[in-house]
Amino acid sequence: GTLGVAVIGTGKMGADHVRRINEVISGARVAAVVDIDEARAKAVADTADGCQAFTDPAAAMAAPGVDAVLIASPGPAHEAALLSAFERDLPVLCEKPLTPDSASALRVLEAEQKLGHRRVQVGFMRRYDTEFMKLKALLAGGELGRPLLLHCRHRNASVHSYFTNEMMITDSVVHEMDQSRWLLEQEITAVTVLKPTPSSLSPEPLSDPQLVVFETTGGAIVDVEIFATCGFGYQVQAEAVCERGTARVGDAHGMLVNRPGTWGGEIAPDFVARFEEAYDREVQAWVDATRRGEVEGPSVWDGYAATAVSEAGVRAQATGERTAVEMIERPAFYS
Ligand code: ISE
Repeated sequence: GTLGVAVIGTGKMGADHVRRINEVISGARVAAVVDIDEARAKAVADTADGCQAFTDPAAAMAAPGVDAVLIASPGPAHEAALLSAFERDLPVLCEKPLTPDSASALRVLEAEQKLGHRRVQVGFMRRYDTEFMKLKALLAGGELGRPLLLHCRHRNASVHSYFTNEMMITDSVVHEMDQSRWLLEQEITAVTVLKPTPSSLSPEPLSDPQLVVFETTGGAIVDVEIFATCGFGYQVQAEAVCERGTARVGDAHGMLVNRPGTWGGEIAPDFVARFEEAYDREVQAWVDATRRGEVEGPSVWDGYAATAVSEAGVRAQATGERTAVEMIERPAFYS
């Protein structure tokens, strides 16, 4: 039957997922929403028929009609919500990052293994973006040979006032950490962070932009420009430089217009717009797999690995030094 979903967190992403489940995808309905701000939870619940509002995630998970959980609260709240979902053995789609640091990610990894089966898909939505899917298929096909370098750009027009330097790594560059592991099929072994003189337009306390470099087990190098407050729009681009060619995605040439003296296209304002279809595909894939009794997509292992890399990134950012990634061996459970 229709999957009843409890959506935890009704901020920008949570509210967008509520709309998506109710209006865009098939096979699911929002049965409950949770927010620490009760008025906000009620306002979002009012947009869906028969949807109840809660302030406590565990109470929502116990509510009648709830079969699955979508966690879209801030990263520090994920661990508690995941462990509550495991207590009820509920399927979960957990927004990235899995958790903010590797100790908490490891606790989640151990708790899922204790359940004895995978229950979680982690919300790395770029894996569901058509351009990134094409790049993945091209690299996996081997026609271009071995990837040598991956050049990435990650620009946000602006960020919330509570956004910190650490979040540039744990919330933003964590996407490139997952994307690199997925595209290259290698682990990241070390991270270095370089900071140019900050833009005079960047808000305190951000040192914006920053350049983050990863080294990988196969000897590839990844460079990531993270520019959290570029002002002009949202851009995510990646170019793989391989032995026999290069491939680049993210120019988002939906339409190119020539006008007197100009040539060009539009820039999405934010990630909700840029990755709209990827989010649709991601949530539909989660609902479909869940209804078949299966779990697909980025796993808790992927979430843990990205978190271990981002922890090294936060240290590299603070010290200015190349920092080795510390990670456990991949458990057989996730192979
Ligand atoms: C945000 O949390 C996201 O996940 C976006 O994809 C990313 O571009 C942004 O920088 C993050 O703050």
